[in-house]
Amino acid sequence: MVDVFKSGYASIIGRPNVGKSTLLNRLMMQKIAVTSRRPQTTRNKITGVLHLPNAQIILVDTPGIHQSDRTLNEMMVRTSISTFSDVDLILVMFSADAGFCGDDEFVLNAMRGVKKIDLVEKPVLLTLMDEMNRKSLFEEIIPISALKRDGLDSLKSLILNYLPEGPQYFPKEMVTDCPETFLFGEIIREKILNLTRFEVPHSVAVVVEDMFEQENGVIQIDATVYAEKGSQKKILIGERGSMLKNIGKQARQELEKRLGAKVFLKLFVKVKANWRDKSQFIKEFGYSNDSF
Ligand SMILES: Nc1nc2c(ncn2[C@@H]2O[C@H](COP(=O)(O)OP(=O)(O)O)[C@@H](O)[C@H]2O)c(=O)[nH]1
Ligand SMILES: [Mg+2]
Repeated sequence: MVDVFKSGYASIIGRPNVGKSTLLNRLMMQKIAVTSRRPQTTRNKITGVLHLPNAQIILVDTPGIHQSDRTLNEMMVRTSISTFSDVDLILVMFSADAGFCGDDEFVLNAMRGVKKIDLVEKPVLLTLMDEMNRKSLFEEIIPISALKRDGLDSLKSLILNYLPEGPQYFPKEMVTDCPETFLFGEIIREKILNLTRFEVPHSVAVVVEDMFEQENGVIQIDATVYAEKGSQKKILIGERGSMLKNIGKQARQELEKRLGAKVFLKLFVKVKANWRDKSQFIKEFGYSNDSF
């Protein structure tokens, strides 16, 4: 038998917070997209290239599909929906513990379901799968737990079944097409998502302005944290700079692990009033569809 090489794109779609980015990271066996307990963590397409012996699966993580009037959110949803026509396969995620909700209905013109199953008892799960089956929208339905790694191998083989014969789109060493500086900005933003509350996490954008190696081998990264209001800037800096110091420390530790080098992280906080409603800033901060 002649070995065929299969390749193609599979986008991961679903409402906010169902675990799309967690699934991408677990399938890739490394962190590519940042994740958090908060909805709308992912703001643009994040690609992960999974290299297998006879195949290449290009996974596309997307922002959660939801309803909102804000320019940034509308952009995010457009980004997700735009993948529908670009990919070979759409993986639609539902959360087993939450059942269907309004945003799930919004997403339901896609083809495949995967679920967050470790939070529910089996009978509940079976009922849910039955319900999906009756909707007859999907080619396959597969229960998974990204956190526990349950069902991920089956999911991978299932994806492979549906991928066409194709070329190796990306070189072996390439795991994502996102620029490194963007990923580093995301790591800093993730720490902010975890350390701040209320409207602050959503109002923040992070831009890596500069990255270079100092003569002593230390990598210097200069990044700006944008907020929408002076009050948010105050929270991000914290009392005598304590919050910014904490954000910087957590981000630096992760960046050092990733780069295998000492990192000097310089963070600045600036205000750009209502940037989430201004396409110019959304683009500038790298959240626009055609930013890469
Ligand atoms: N119990 C459970 N929680 C999960 C699972 N996958 C993701 N989560 C959690 O759900 C939250 C949202 O995950 P995230 O990947 O950021 O969701 P996204 O917005 O769809 O990308 C995070 O707190 C994850 O730890 C899972 O398989 N089981
Ligand atoms: Mg996400």
